[in-house]
Amino acid sequence: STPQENGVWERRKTLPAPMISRCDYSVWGILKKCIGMELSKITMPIVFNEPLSFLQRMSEYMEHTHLIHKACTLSDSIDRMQVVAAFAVSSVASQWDRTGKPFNPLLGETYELTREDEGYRLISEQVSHHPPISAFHAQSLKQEFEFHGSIYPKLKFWGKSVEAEPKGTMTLELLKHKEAFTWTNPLCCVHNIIMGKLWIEQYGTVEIVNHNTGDSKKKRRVLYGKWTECMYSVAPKVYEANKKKKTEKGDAKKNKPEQSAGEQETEDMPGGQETVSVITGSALLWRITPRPAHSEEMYNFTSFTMTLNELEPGMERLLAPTDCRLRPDIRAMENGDLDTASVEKDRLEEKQRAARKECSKDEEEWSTRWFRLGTNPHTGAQDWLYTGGYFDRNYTDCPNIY
Ligand code: CLR
Repeated sequence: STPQENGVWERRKTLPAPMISRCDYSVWGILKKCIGMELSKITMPIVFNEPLSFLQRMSEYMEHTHLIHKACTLSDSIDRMQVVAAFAVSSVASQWDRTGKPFNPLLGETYELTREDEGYRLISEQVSHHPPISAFHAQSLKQEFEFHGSIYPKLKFWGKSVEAEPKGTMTLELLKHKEAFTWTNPLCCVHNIIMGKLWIEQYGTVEIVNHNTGDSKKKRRVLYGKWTECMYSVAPKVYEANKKKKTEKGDAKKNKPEQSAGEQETEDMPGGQETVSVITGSALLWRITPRPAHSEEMYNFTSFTMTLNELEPGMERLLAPTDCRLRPDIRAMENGDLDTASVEKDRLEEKQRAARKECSKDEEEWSTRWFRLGTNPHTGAQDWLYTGGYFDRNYTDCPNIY
């Protein structure tokens, strides 16, 4: 089914079908009934979805893994720290303009992402249903790094917007440097849910801690840029001097243009076309890969995202039966068949409810398969840790969730 060039299989560059327009639906009409609800409890018409599970969307943190490889090659710990910071920012860059709702993972659902060309593999599992918690663990194929964490997306409705707080710690270990970094992801806000164009903002403080050097509060470098675009590093002195120069210039032309009457009363997206002004002497840490031309008809996916739900030749035989590539509802939506997608989604959710009832009748507790609740050795806090063994590919005791 996949195009082959010179007999060599290539990853797909697009989805099998374009997305169906959401113009005929009002988000607010549905969301106003959901105020205060848990993400996993919100049911919206499938047209607001994107054909991915939340486990796959979380795997997008890996799009710029080359930055981790880069960090591994650097001998100075400050140099490593700034590339790690660029990685942390780049890991949410694919969220820009992505206003589709991913499918809620079923309890026990898994997603594996093996990228030999990029030198890593990842396994994730839905470890809790209420609250919804997704855990992931990525490792380099050459024992250079481990990157793991869990996300509980805590939603808040603020009237005109929805705010998602991704609760959970990210841990990145650079094995050869015996170095561990941790951080939590920024908040994510979806604006204009009542009227206007939906848009996504990420904000808040992301504090990256190097647990080995316990680096002091001394300002070593200034990093600047945009999460949707690029990130630069510059010496603090150069940065300060540049800021001073700028404010002096700026004071001269302070008059802002007046707002024109009759302007749409929705929250505006900040500077659509504006780009980062680069300070002389800066080093580029990261620049985003442009989205493909057809991205808009494809849920605003990046090229990396387009490939996440692809069934590679021969993969069906290898995958765990719980892998979300095997979810019939997501597959149907990807193929543009919304009716089947909707029927299948209801069936899977009903099956999950029935299984839970059966479980509680026998007074059984759900047990996770690939992760267990333990203590993160770097933070000392409770965390979901990978128990190993997924890639031994013995899936005999995996639950039947589809
Ligand atoms: C953003 C990156 C974070 C982890 C994370 C948590 C919650 C996610 C959010 C990400 C992206 C946007 C998101 C949100 C939950 C609901 C929301 C998927 C992945 C969607 C866009 C809400 C759609 C509802 C309508 C208004 C259509 O590190």
